[in-house]
Amino acid sequence: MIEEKNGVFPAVCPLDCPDTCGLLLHKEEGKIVKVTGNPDHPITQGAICNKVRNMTERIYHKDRIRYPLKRTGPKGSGQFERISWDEAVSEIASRYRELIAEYGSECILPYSFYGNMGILSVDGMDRRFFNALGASRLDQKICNAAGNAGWKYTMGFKGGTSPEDTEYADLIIVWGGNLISTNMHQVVIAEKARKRGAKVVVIDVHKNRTAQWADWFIPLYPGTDTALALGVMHVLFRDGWTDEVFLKRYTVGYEELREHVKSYTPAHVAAITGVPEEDIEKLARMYGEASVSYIAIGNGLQHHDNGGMNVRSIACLPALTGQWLKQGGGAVKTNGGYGAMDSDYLERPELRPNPEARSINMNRIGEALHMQEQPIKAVFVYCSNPLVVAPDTERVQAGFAREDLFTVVHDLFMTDTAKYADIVLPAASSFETTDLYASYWHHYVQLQEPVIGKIGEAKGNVELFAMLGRAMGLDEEAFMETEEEMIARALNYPENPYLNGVTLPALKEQRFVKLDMTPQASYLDRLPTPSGKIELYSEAMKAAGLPPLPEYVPLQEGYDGNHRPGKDEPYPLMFISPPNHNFLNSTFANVEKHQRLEKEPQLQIHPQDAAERGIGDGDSVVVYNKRGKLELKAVVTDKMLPGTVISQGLWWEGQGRKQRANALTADRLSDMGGGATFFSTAVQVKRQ
Ligand SMILES: Nc1nc2c(c(=O)[nH]1)N[C@H]1C(S)=C(S)[C@@H](COP(=O)(O)OP(=O)(O)OC[C@H]3O[C@@H](n4cnc5c(=O)[nH]c(N)nc54)[C@H](O)[C@@H]3O)O[C@H]1N2
Ligand SMILES: Nc1nc2c(c(=O)[nH]1)N[C@H]1C(S)=C(S)[C@@H](COP(=O)(O)OP(=O)(O)OC[C@H]3O[C@@H](n4cnc5c(=O)[nH]c(N)nc54)[C@H](O)[C@@H]3O)O[C@H]1N2
Ligand code: SF4
Ligand SMILES: [Mo]
Repeated sequence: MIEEKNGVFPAVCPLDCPDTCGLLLHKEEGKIVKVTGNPDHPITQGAICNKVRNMTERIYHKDRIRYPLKRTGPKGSGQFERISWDEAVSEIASRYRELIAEYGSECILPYSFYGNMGILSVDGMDRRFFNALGASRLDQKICNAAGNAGWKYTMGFKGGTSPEDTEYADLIIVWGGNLISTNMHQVVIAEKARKRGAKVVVIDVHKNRTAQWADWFIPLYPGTDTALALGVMHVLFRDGWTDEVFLKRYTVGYEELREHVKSYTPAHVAAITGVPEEDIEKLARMYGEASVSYIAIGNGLQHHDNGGMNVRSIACLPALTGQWLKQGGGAVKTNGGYGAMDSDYLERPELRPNPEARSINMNRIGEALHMQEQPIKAVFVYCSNPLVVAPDTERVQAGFAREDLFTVVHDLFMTDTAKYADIVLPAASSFETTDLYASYWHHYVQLQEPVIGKIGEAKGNVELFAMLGRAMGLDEEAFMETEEEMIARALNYPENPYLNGVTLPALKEQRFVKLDMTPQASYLDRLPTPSGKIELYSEAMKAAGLPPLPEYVPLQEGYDGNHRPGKDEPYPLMFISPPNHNFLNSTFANVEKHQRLEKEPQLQIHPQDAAERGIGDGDSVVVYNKRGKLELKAVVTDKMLPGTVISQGLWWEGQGRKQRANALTADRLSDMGGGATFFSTAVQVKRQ
């Protein structure tokens, strides 16, 4: 495909988005001139988002890093000079050898996430390299760790309802998600359900795009979702909406739960959540009466101190009304478990000379870079931009500014993080490499083969880490395999029956290969929970020091003793910083086209909170707390309850302004799973 100058070529969207769209790349004179959706993709069916329709702006951006660079100015200054790949590799190899000799291999820390979802790129050759090196491990908990833990305690398996079946639901609840921006094809399917008469309810802390589209928007105070779910359960049990046959056969703990939720009366729950009593009754009645109900559980409600419990509590609801036996009924937190591949083969943990190596939670990178004992002396960042996406930016930045820290960043752009690197390496885009893509929402696996040549001297992750592995003399064989060999072997994994029939030849021939969903039919009969059933009461949670039944625990900042946003606190407003429509996390935040679409970083503030502070629409405001500050433009709106302020989008530092949302967020970990708590952030706001 690279050699052909003109034509239309299949591709996969590499971004960290559940939809994993099939794309078509239109080439003229060897250049991609247009990106469209592939109409043949069974789920995404040719529709793609605006971000990726404008992907060429990013691929061919003038600021793409084209050559390896070495720092010449102070850290953070962005001053670099061009060096050759040979120089870059020998510098990295020799610094690593010196550091390992003096401090041991665990002084090296990889820092990566899913800037490219290619399995070989981020869960493959890279892991082999850091395993063989004996580096510290990174506990990748920045995204959905709390929610996954809560889901797992309840359901056991990382999978739920099949997306295409949700068309048959007559009630769809989007709970803490902004699907129009973050999972647009679920909206397309929900729209089909709606045409058949389904109702869509959005439960969120602000009237996001999805709430504006929904039939009913229920605003609530941040981090109070467990209370709302318990209120719904109270009414379901009280009014006899529960499916007792299902509860008996497929769950444990329903009698304990029935007793437990008695105290969560609508009046009590209304006081906690800010949702009026009659709305709690109405929501429960809708849920009880629905013949097929589906809950899309978003990521938003689990980026909280109590985020694991929020998901755990919501995960109990479908069992109460027996939804798991209905086509299209149930819920999804993630469907990532269905497509699990042979990770031992891909990552080769047995290459590790130190199986007991420590693990560092990526949410605590700021703290980790300040550790005195067993200090981290080198960080290798790829597929992530921690100076923008990790909590408590000031601390993270101070860590990366350490003169004695040897930092390598592999990226397509000079990100805020790359500016702190000693060596910056040019990354190829996914359209320049071969990789394998599975979705964490739908059931189709796809293959990407290179469509254009590499820009400048860029290298893909697989090529880079294989080269580094060989340069460091680690394990010849593990670093010699080709991409296609790795793909073929990773798919050959009988332990996961859903992978049956997904092979490299099938991918080449069909482009989209569906997982074999046959085992899903007997899903409920062998759930991988300790009891084998849905755990409404969880002994495992109890053993872990968590409440065994769903229980509301208030957030740690900004709330008073009555579980209400605390007016008298120094930081009385809850600051929520969810993704925006036109960026993908911090990706695209440097692309002018995408910036223009988002206009500028804004703070949405309720008229009551604005009036109390003398803030008018369009005023410049400072949002601050003890960790940092942010300068934004105020938008006065009643899209949320008083006490909540919203700033969407992970903007980079720029134009002399302080714009990074994570300057305000804490690196506290969630109640379970070691997840991030981005949205449990209390702030004060004043006019500039
Ligand atoms: N356009 C776009 N798409 C994306 C991304 C992006 O950055 N931009 N990011 C991708 C990634 S990595 C992820 S993880 C997903 C995330 O996408 P979603 O699952 O949609 O999650 P978020 O957008 O983080 O948050 C969704 C909503 O949660 C709300 N929220 C915050 N706190 C609470 C709460 O306490 N209770 C309730 N009920 N709601 C709350 C926020 O207001 C927000 O509207 O999207 C992916 N897709
Ligand atoms: N305040 C706040 N903070 C958040 C969130 C939030 O909602 N609010 N969301 C959180 C969530 S859910 C997530 S998932 C994280 C996301 O955090 P990250 O995964 O760090 O996401 P990005 O900011 O998109 O950074 C990805 C980087 O990878 C680079 N990249 C892309 N492809 C490749 C490649 O093939 N090779 C290499 N080496 N680099 C590549 C991109 O250019 C980009 O700089 O952010 C978290 N942070
Ligand atoms: S970001 Fe999501 S919706 Fe947009 S093209 Fe990629 S997979 Fe599709
Ligand atoms: Mo995420």
